[in-house]
Amino acid sequence: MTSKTRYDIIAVVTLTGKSSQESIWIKERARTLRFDLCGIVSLSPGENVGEIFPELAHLDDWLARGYAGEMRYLRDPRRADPRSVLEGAQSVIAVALNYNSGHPSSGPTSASRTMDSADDATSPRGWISRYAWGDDYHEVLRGKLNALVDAMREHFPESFEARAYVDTGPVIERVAAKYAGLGWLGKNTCLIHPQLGSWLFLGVILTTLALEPSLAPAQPPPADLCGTCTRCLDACPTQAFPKPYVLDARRCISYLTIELRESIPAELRHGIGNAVIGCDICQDVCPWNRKAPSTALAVFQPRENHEDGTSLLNPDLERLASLSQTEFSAMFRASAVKRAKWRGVVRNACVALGNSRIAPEHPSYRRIVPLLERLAASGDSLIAEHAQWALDAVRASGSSFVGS
Ligand code: B12
Ligand code: SF4
Ligand code: SF4
Repeated sequence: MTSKTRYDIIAVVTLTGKSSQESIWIKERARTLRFDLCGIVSLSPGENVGEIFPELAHLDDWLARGYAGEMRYLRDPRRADPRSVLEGAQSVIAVALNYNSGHPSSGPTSASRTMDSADDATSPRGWISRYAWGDDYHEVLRGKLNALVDAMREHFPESFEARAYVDTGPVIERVAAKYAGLGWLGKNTCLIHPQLGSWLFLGVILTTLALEPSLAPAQPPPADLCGTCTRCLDACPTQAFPKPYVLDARRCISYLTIELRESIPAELRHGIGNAVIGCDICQDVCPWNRKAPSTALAVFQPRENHEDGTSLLNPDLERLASLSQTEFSAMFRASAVKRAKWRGVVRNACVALGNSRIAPEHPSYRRIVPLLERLAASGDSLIAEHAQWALDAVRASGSSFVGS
């Protein structure tokens, strides 16, 4: 995407007018830091939180249904009101950064992904989500947000508090971004911008500065353009949406492959297909991503290691399942994949190998079966159990592996 396009898009969320000079200045700085979108929400002290962020009214119900699974940090009561995170907070600055590196999508279903991705006859391939192909987005966005806060400290004469968060704070960033005017929350729960789509990382700055909001008091947030579409809901291979706009995280492949530290429920393993880290399916099928522009940022391009031929785009599953802890640390230095940890990635690679439908006559079968047998004998009970499951699945399938 050209810088001109980015500039125009920032202008869309900019309120003009004399009193909004400080907000305009912040959005301009965000643009020079190469954020694609920036908007501001006002947190009036006397206002009911439900009036500022209506979606938060569903939070208790969402938690009570158990949809958060083992993500205990989502129960932090401060998530119910950003004003409880920073005393005297009066504004939220929300930013978005495009991470669409312009490479192909993961395909419509897990089953076909498994088949189609076997374009390399030597070994079955896995899938790492687009968000984790390049450098760790937490670091990339945090660096830019801290630079924005530093610039604000130089620019504004008064003293103020500011806290920048990317994921890690007790703030629901998508809801803040919606009311900062950055987009709507789709049926897949992602923030979608009509021109940029949903391949957007979000970040927020909570501040005690009273800033002009991007939406005027009676102005509604960006319209929901999902219409009658249900592509994301229909395509989810693990049926993780109990209803539109609501995700049961316990069934989401992203949760199962990254957040869950324990055994992956057996009934969900087939749906995981060849996913090793996260899942992109409900965004791949979204019509609003068809024309999503690509990012020019090199940090989000898929990592390639030319020495050993490994790539994070369609990675070799045998390689991932065979990684030692030391190799894992080297391969995923400064990468978001680190969050899943070594045993999580080996566990996930076993499940993906189990789903690979590799045929006994395929050349890699003679390597994969002994690899899984070795892992099934591992002293790590989590890895051993998933490797045994994969071994049983590989032996049982004995059918077609496209690419053989
Ligand atoms: C926990 C978490 C997850 C969990 C849970 C996801 C979820 N939907 O909550 C898991 C691990 C599954 C996950 C997956 C992914 N995540 Co995530 N995740 C987060 C995190 C850290 C917190 C989100 C949160 O608070 N969830 C709690 C629940 C309560 O929120 P919710 O789903 O929005 O629930 C609301 C609705 O259900 C609504 N609601 C309930 N009932 C009803 C009824 C109606 C009628 C309506 C309208 C609404 C409604 O109210 C609820 C409360 O507000 C945020 C960062 C942050 N701090 O915000 C990133 C974040 C949301 N994730 C992000 C990304 C990129 C992903 C993945 C794409 C990664 C991947 N490729 O695997 C997937 C996408 C899956 C999906 N479809 O959402 C981005 C999203 C960017 C965007 N454009 O939207 C964020 C913002 C990270 C970032 N800093 O960029 N993630
Ligand atoms: S990320 Fe994948 S598993 Fe999770 S809700 Fe979307 S399609 Fe379903
Ligand atoms: S796939 Fe359709 S329903 Fe789902 S988020 Fe995109 S437009 Fe909305």
